[in-house]
Amino acid sequence: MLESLREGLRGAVDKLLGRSLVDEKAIRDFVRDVQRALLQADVNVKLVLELSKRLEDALRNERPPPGISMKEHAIYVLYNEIVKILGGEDVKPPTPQGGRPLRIMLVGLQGSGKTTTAAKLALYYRDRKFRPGLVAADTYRPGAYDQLRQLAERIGVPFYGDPRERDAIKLARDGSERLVAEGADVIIVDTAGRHKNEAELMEEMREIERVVSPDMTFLVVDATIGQQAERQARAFAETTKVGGLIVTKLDSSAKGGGALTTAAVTGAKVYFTASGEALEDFEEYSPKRFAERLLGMGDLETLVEKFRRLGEEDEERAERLSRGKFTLVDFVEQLESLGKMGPFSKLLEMLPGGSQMKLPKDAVDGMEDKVIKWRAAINSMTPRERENPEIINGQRMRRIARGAGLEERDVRELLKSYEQAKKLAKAFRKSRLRGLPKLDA
Ligand SMILES: Nc1nc2c(ncn2[C@@H]2O[C@H](COP(=O)(O)OP(=O)(O)OP(=O)(O)O)[C@@H](O)[C@H]2O)c(=O)[nH]1
Ligand SMILES: [Mg+2]
Repeated sequence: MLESLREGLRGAVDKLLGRSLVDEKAIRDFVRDVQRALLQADVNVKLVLELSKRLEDALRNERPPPGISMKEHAIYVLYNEIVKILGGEDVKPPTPQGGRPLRIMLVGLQGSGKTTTAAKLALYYRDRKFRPGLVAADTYRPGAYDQLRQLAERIGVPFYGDPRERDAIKLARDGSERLVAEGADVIIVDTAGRHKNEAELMEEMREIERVVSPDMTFLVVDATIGQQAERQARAFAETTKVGGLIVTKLDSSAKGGGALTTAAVTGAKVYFTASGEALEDFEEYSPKRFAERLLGMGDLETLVEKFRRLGEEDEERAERLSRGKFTLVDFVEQLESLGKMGPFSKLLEMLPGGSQMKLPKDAVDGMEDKVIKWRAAINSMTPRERENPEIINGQRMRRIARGAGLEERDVRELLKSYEQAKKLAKAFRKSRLRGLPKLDA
């Protein structure tokens, strides 16, 4: 999925994080690196320039919220801007309303992936307990009928087509009516992508749209054409009521940025993306999720929010931590306060670098239970033991365990985890001098 764009953006972010401070030069380089990555992904130059300007403005003039570093702020601003050019708010795919069947028509140039997408869409709706049906209304492409019929059989959804019928408009009308009569509630009409010439293709699309009166006409665009998608979108939008885009072949293109940002230029939102020939390689499109994946940081928005809260609640402890003091009690308290913010696995994913962090599954599972035990163990320690856990020998361990109603190995595990965390905290402190905590360092 747009590996090179991802690498480009990650590169820009990593470079920024590696800086000792965010000065003029850091901002300039950051903006330039981002620009380069976007242009290479074939994002419209005008969009890139607008984005750079807003990024630069924000970095120069906006003050990060309390508890958020300049670097975190920069990444957050970048994230927001990327979300914006990728389409902004998520859109909800259409569903049948008020007991009426939903009619979908797919249009797009030859080879863009309409027929494959028709089957993927059918699967999408079937998985959501609707009753989709497929209509083959492409009379131009040899084998179009067989292609869709086979796909329909493979996923087991009703299909309408007639290889001898030459009239695509009749096929579209009869097919939708028949499938509705048979109980389908999502009708998906596959159309031709080529014709004698483009004018005739467009004329046919207009006619099919008239007889089917689709609730949604999806334009299927191939990501490899990059920002040419914009021109196609405009051409089809002149003839049909293009309600949304489906971008295919994201797997085989470095130019996907161009197709995905078409929405920002034409106003037609991307609803789905496909990234492979297999029918499962299809998903609802979310600009936010996509931006998060590009920046490789899990749930960034929540991260920022949580950093803010953490900053307020734990300033004192964070301060101690930053001085390199990290006691056993700090350790358990920190785990407790993290536990309040949600499941550990989720939280770790949100930390920068956390998504790449290879955590053994059982290190994360059952963490909440452990923290409760560890709190009990700490309560059963003497103040001296709490301050200097290294004095805890076998005999003390037995006493602590007994006092807390635990097994000895629980106490041993606590001490071991604390030692590991202390090491991490040290690494954290060091990398913090450079930027965000690099837990994987
Ligand atoms: N890699 C990749 N290939 C895809 C994807 N979607 C479709 N294809 C392939 O692209 C080719 C064309 O797909 P079709 O679904 O036949 O395209 P079409 O728009 O119906 O083409 P026409 O009927 O000729 O207009 C096929 O070989 C598909 O397997 C995708 O997301 N990724
Ligand atoms: Mg086709």
